[in-house]
Amino acid sequence: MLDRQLPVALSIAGSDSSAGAGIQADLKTFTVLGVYGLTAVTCVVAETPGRVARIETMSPEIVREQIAVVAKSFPIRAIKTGLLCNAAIVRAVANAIVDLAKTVPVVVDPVMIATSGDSLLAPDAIEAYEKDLFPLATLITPNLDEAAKLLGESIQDRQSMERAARALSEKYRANVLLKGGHLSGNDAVDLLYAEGKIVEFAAPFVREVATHGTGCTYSAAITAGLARGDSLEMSIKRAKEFVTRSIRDHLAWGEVHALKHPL
Ligand code: PXL
Repeated sequence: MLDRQLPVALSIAGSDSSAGAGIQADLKTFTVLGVYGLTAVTCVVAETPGRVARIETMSPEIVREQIAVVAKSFPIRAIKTGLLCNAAIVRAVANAIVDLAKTVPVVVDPVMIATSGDSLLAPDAIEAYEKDLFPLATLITPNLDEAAKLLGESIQDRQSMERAARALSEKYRANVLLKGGHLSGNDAVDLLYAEGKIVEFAAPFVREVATHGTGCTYSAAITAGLARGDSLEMSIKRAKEFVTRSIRDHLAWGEVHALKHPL
């Protein structure tokens, strides 16, 4: 019989027409992990994994209203933010979730650049993140490029990764999961800095797969774990396994290259 009491999570993110990243990745991930996903769309991105053709942003008012209406009607257990495009949307999101964030975990994936290298975030949005959204975050999940941008210094090895995770956590007073990608050898190593200590999450780096949307899938899977009531560490551990499995079991469509999602 169907379980009619699925935990509910809200994704606030952009739409990716190639459906490997963004709100589509979040919804697929929530569904596979047994969580009902709600969405607030921040922008529509016309893209394939290799190229962003055009982005149209929603107004801050419609972003705010999408959140307000679902927050009134559904028992939201966790929130995830992805691509927020500009400062006005970051502020609108922060205002819309400020009450919920008092009781519900908030995962902030500070998406700045697409896998293709295209910039996705207006430069003025970083200040809005720092002032309005990071203070509401349970967990911030930057990759190395995003962390370097937030700190104003580059990260080249395991030691500087540890320093950066700690510095970001202290700067923003939030738990930070710094995603190391292929930085160190044969493993994809991520570092969580939480409650004064570092916890490492490692998995074999899957080579020769052109991925797109792994960051979105990872943070969505963490959010799903939190929505189900798992601890932060358990949510990250399971999410890391899920993403690694998804990359390993990737789909491939000739010229668009391999996509990481198994659905
Ligand atoms: O992977 C980052 C990302 C997030 N959100 C949306 C995107 C992308 C990358 O292209 O399109 C909507």
